[in-house]
Amino acid sequence: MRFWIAVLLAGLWITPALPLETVALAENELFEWDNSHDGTEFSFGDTRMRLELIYPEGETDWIEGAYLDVTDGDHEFRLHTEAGLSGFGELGVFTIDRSGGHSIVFGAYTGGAHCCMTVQSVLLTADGPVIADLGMYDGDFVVPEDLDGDGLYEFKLWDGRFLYTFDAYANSIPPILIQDTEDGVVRDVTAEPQYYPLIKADMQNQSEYCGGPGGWEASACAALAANAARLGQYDTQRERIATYLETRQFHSGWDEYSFCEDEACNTTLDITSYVEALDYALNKWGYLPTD
Ligand SMILES: [Ca+2]
Repeated sequence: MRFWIAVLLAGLWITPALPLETVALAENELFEWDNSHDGTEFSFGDTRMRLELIYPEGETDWIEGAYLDVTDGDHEFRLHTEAGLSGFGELGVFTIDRSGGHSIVFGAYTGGAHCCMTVQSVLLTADGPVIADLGMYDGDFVVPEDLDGDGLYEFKLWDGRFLYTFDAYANSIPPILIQDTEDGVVRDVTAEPQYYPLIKADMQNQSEYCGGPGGWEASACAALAANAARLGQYDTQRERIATYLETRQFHSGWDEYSFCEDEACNTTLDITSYVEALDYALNKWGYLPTD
């Protein structure tokens, strides 16, 4: 009896404050974190990750950013993502890279009226991490998917360069954008033949608002033409749109289309002709072959 009391007391004595539970991440599954995961440890094989949320002074509800401290065998590094007016984000380990290696996908929601998940994809290599910023994507969670069934995952996104360009944000319909990484560097792989069915499905939606039952919307026509360019069918759509614009106007749209000439967008190129703006955008953004 005395022995068991001693064991019990010893047990009480050595019981420390319980650390937060370590969350084991499953391969190719996204974990959606929130404020309650501040300080949480995550694991994937030998890789350990610790999430630390950054709050503005006096705030506890929303965060202005998050750190992820990563220990990966021989390497230790810290990832940072900005956030704002939000308290959630995402974390996962995916086979996105064409090398077949594992990438940490880390992002936080930026908050705002209609915005965005900021996402990084970080390839873990024997030489250390290769960090790729995917940028901000409209919507909440960016979930990598294996779109072509080859066992490697891709990001199915929308080309945000089309937002605001051909119409106001609310009327903007961006075309599909598919990205993966190669040796940790982001690639736009949308035009690869295995994704043609996804491009065609996207065009179905846009057709409705580019001469279909939904009328003629400047932004839908731009996205439709961009998708057509991926399939080598730009000229057909361009001619169809130009013919319509000879006698009519789009249902809504800007009077002119502006393109940033520098990173800070201090100077813009403003084009009044829609078709010229479309040519310019699709060339500038790599939708049309360079010759
Ligand atoms: Ca795939």
